[in-house]
Amino acid sequence: MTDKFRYAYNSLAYFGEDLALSVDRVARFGYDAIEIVGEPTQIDAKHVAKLTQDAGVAVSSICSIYTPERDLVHPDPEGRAAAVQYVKDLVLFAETMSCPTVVVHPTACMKTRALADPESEWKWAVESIREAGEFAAEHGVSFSLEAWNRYESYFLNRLEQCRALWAATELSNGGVQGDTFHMNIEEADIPAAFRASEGVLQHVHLADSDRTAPGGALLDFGPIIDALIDINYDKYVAFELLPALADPFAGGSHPEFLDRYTERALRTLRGIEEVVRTRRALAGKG
Ligand code: LER
Ligand code: MN
Repeated sequence: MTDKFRYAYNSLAYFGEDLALSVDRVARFGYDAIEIVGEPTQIDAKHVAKLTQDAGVAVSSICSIYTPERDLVHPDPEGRAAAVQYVKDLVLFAETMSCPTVVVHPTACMKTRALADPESEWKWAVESIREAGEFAAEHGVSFSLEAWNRYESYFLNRLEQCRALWAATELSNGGVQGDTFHMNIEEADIPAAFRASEGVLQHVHLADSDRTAPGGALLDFGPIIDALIDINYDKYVAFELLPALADPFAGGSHPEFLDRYTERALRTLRGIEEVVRTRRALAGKG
């Protein structure tokens, strides 16, 4: 049972800037933690560990970047081995920053067609995630298996599929992850999908329907927060905001614009959380 959620901001939207600036921005707006982009050869984990410690924020999670060379279900065994090695590298990267969670998705982002039959891919997904996950357990790190929308991946689109794959790995260090941007496209009922993940929800990404800060577009975050409280969710809630102008893969960042969203996301969600918790208290719900 938690009093209040711990909020993190995914530094993906700032990717490429000096991380001292990113950590300072997140700390300045009052976040509990920062999510770090999973590029261990480009980001110095020891340096980030010091920056975050000095700023009084934690590292919540690693936002893994699954390029075609990091495909855990690649038909070529060497391709799969390279992907498993990438995830193991992320485990050590996370451990250095005392970060509890590495985001896992079985295949490459923007791969929308399978390269092998579904049975083989499922088996490879289980094997690859299990191998990396057993390594993660030895290092005190957990995995969150994230569902992505159909335009970014054909493999896991809904939380029920993540739960099935997670169960098949037989791992106990972690669980599944919902991202409200993807869920808005793929789930019939976002709060219900979170409720059905009670006990196995490891991480949450929040963004509005257009991937901007919550409160500016179509999603209703009150019922989502209510569902997370119902299932006693006590891990990080991380904003993963990629407004079109700020997409680091489409032309770079826009610091002022991002600053504005960084501030607004937390202010909006804390406000919604307070209203939901007050309503629950008045209704006699814990
Ligand atoms: C991909 O769209 C996504 O949601 C990220 O969390 C990537 O790890
Ligand atoms: Mn996400």
